[in-house]
Amino acid sequence: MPIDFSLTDEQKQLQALARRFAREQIIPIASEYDAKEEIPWQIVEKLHQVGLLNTGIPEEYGGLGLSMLDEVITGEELAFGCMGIYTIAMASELGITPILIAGSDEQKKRFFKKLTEKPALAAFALSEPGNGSDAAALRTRALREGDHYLLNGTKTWITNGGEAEVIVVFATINPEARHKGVVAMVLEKGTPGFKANKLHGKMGQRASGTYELVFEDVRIPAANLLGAEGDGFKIAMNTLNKTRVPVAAGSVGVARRALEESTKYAKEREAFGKPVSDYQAIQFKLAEMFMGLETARTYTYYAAWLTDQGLPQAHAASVAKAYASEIAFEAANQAIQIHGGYGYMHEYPVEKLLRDVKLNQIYEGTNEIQRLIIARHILSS
Ligand code: COS
Repeated sequence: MPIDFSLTDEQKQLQALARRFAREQIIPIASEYDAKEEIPWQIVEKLHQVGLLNTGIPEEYGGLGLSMLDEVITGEELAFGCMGIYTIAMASELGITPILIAGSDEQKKRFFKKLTEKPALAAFALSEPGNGSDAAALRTRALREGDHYLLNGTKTWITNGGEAEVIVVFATINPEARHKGVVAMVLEKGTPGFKANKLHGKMGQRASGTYELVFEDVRIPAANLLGAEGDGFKIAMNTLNKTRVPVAAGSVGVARRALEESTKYAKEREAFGKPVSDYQAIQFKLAEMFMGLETARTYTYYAAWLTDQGLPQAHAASVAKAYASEIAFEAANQAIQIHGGYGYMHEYPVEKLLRDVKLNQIYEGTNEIQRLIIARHILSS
């Protein structure tokens, strides 16, 4: 299959739709929701309305069945508007993916219906207070009792955890067995014994909701188990292999915003009698930002292409995720520098870019974990 990144007419329309959505719906409210640390639910409703929410659900289950490349194209646009708001949609795709990978036909019908018939979110609950990077060291316990599991434990840093209709929870049936004891199961909203506590005081991405989830004797039907007992760890890994690509796309969106804001400002702002864009010190910064942006976008498209072809792509997803989040962080940092004192103020949009994109270096596996995955790939080939 030749590599061809030219966009189809449908993809160009999708891109234009997401670009317009970001400019008209997201940018005008982004800083308000950042300041309030609140989720703009009206945006979730509008995303659902225009077809930019839960896009990975196949058509046969009432969704749009968009490809990874489609998601990357729209993700860049939404994150250009606000990375925190894009995270709400991105984390919902993260919650859908384990069901796509390991759910039975009956489970897909049952859970995807909840996510397509109205504006609704999914979530993915893997991290715990005592373990994030070491994903096999789970402490949340699932105990089989007849036709259900009894779930006890605590999860943390769970995006959409308080809003989600369905949450894929990873737990252990035997901690000594490490990854071989992990199970993945779907928790439905309103199940007794489950509490979601919103975490406050985030540095960035404050328009997305991050939660601690507490399970106290939560009864989950055995019919909600994804795959077999012991499959959970592989389901989580195979999910993250895919969903790290949209994190890269979000970073590309932030890097593009940093470059656009900087270019505009540099042409307007004068120093020593001429626009600062006339100075090589500024031009070099813009050129560096452009180099990072273009290479990150191209590689992200490549990782998405591998994913859509069903080719091995875990290493490429890690490269894209780590690289794009790092060039985006640097682009945001340089955007503040170009804006000088104004860049340090909330009134201008660039300081938020830096606060928001810092998280892209941490969630869905820290960039150190991405390097570990890349190194394992090199050493095993
Ligand atoms: N894709 C598919 N399978 C994978 C995999 C991947 N990326 N990584 C590991 N596996 C498989 C291994 O092949 C192995 O399978 P076998 O039992 O058949 O041999 C099994 O999973 C266990 O692998 P391993 O021993 O390498 O696991 P480790 O405990 O060393 O952990 C890392 C592997 C560090 C890669 C994993 O814990 C990880 O990704 N951590 C980050 C978690 C994360 O991203 N958290 C964010 C949560 S969402 S915000």
